[in-house]
Amino acid sequence: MIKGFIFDLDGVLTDTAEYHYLAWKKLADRLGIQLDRKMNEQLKGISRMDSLDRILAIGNQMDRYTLEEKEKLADEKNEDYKELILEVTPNDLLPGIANLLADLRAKDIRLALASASKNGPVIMERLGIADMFDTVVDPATLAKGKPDPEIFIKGAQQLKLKPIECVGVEDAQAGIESINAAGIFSVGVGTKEMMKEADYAVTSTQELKLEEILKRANQ
Ligand code: B16
Ligand code: MG
Repeated sequence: MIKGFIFDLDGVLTDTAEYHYLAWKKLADRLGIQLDRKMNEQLKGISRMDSLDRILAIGNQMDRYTLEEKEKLADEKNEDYKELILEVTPNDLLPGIANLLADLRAKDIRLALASASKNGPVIMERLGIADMFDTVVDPATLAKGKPDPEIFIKGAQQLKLKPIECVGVEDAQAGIESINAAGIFSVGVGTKEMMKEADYAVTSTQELKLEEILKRANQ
């Protein structure tokens, strides 16, 4: 019996990938590294420091900076990103999400956030959905990021539920891997090819219908 839903943020509840891109692009330009939107796709769901490492690798600058300098670079990007997300409003919820969250709350299904983003709580406030969630996994407490199952296992624990009582929703392949390894029913949003490991997949958030998900997850 499903009693909880654990959501990824970027790409599921809202789409802040463009803001991440603009902030990384500004830093990359300053460092003389070419970054385009296609490369940005590879940064989805990846932690801030791992994203920086990938960008430095693109520019062959992996060994140029100490850890302390890299932390400064990541902070610089984050300050720009924080400016950009001030523009987020409830209108930035992805299609169908407001209805899905309302349906979940109406059924007393508990909600958790399992995002790699340390800015998750601020974005949830800006989207006007923070109060609907029971708990947020703090990504700073994790030993390993997605695809490791830790973040979704913690999400279930914080909801005081067993993995089999939960559904996880993700848009990244690494996220689906993480949900599956946690023993949680996985719902994927994306192309058939990208979401082939998901227990149930849809191509857009608009198609996320609670009755349909529960029918499949409760089987
Ligand atoms: P921050 P998710 C991820 O969010 C983003 O997809 C990824 O691009 C970003 O680098 C990561 O959060 C960390 O974000 O710099 O704000 O801590 O998809 O796991 O919700
Ligand atoms: Mg995501």
